[in-house]
Amino acid sequence: MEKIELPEEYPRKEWKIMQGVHMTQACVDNWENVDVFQVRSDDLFIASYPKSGTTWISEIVDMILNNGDVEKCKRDSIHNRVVMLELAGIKTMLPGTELLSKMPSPRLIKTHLPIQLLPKSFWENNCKIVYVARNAKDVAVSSYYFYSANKLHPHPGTMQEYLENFKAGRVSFGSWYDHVKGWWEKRMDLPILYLFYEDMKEDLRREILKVVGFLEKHLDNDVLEKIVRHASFDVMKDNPMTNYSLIPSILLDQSISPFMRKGVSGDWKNYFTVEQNNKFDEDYRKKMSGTTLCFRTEI
Ligand code: PPS
Repeated sequence: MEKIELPEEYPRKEWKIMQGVHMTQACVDNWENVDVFQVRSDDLFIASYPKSGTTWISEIVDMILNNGDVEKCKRDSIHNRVVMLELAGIKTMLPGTELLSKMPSPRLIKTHLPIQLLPKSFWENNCKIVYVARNAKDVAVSSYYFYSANKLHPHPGTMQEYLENFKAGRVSFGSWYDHVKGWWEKRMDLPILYLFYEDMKEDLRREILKVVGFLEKHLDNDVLEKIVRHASFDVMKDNPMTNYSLIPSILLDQSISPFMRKGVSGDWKNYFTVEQNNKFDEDYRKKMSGTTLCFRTEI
């Protein structure tokens, strides 16, 4: 088979290990600034393990804060409205820490960091966090396709290879199991609204109302309905400000897999073999024993 040469600017660099957590080099390059990043008490963090519905909840939060004004939410691409703290190493983009330091309060900050890697000042400011989690099987499939298209990541290999790496935490931002459990445990001590992708799929209006309450906002019913419509998969897939089409294809090749891929729960059934599923379940039971955290793998 002919070897496809990758553009030089974004070769698929090898993992860096940060305190035992696998990270892409792009998220480690600027670590000294991430570590000392100055969190403000009125920052709102949107935290998640990758591919759990971060962009979806980000758009919803921005819509709530702008009282459902669609045009205002089209002022910029989602990655500029909700800046990813740890992202750096992209030639056409300033590092997240630099963009955020220039941004007026209140800032919306995206992060995929596991709880133990948050900047030191995070612990001195009691800022609110919306955490969104998604079941491991759908995250595995969604991330497999995303890393096939995203040149910042090592190539995921075959689905079989990727599933083994996923279970072992040898994937971007480390172990899904540790990530979701780490944030779940912290919801007792920190102002965290812990949401589930599957609940959002089941009843988006209900979940948006949880966010509205958490942010201590009030929305008229027609505004709420507008947000529900605007945040639907089909509308977000067509919206250049949310579908990542403004990211150059040299970096994210959406002809390999679109960012807004399918947006469903239970898609893993189309990819896991019976054997892969049995092994995944067996491993899952061990890793998730002793937690009260429960996921639905379909709705
Ligand atoms: S990232 O790159 O980690 O920030 O990705 P993230 O935004 O967390 O997750 C991407 C997946 O979320 C799906 N998505 C949605 N699903 C339903 N409705 C809406 N509106 C929506 N917006 C994004 C997106 O399609 C990715 O999931 P998959 O399963 O790959 O389709």
